[in-house]
Amino acid sequence: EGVGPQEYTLAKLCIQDDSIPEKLQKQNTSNGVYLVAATLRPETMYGQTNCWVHPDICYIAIETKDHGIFICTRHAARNLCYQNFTSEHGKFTVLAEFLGSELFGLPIKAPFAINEIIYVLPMLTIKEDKGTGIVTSVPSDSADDYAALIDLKNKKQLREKYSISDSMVLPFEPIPIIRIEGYGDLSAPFMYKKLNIQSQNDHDKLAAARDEIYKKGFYEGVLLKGKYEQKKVYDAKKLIRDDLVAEKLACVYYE
Ligand code: A2H
Repeated sequence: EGVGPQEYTLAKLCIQDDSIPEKLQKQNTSNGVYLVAATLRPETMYGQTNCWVHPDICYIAIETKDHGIFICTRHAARNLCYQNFTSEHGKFTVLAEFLGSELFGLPIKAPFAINEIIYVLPMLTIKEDKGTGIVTSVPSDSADDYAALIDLKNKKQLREKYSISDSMVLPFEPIPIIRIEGYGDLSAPFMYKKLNIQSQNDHDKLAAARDEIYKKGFYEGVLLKGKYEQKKVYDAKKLIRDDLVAEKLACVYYE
């Protein structure tokens, strides 16, 4: 990592109105309740297939000034309140607490996603002290996401352990959204096979896949979907971020 703060795009993954958790039903939810996912790849939002949370991480809900209710880790809430997301600088109020496992199966509307509804599912490699502790899943372009999705698809006992129904997992496939010469239209599945990755815990191979896809995707990737179809990721990335922010579907966050 370089010096200075890292910029993330916080994608606002909106919980469907009829599925707002019981613990928040006494709150004013008229501006929406969002799982906020920190991403470095706003240009991949077309390909979201699900949202990841860690079963044992504690998440909190906080009221933001003008973005509705955010669900994220306490770590992220502390940063957000110093970045003018809350009404009082440096302060936030906890509206509710959730264990990640309480959020599994929630139906979500995700910004710019081709899938109309996606579901909250478990990822066991999420770190509590990075981003918001919530990750949006783009298995076409993230080998970590692809490996975690394949784990859930292939391991019935893993779905059963976390009470995930088949219909939240099995119909979802990686969507071709970025073409990279030599990697095809699904760079993460390509690298998963090339490196013979075994699971979401295959740490070293996943790190290698992450580096390679990130560099190649940024400099050589061409978008296959959306307003900037046929443009290079290199040229469109910031434009897509700005469109998301302008439509209030995302915010910019630093840590
Ligand atoms: B990225 P960096 Cl398509 N724990 O978004 C584990 N991973 C986390 C996380 C956490 N607490 N918070 C964010 N992330 C993931 C998209 C994506 C991402 C693609 C390809 C690569 C990629 C869709 N998932 O990241 O350590 C998020 O996944 C490759 C690095 O701050 C976020 O961007 O550099 C990225 O890791 C942030 O990682």
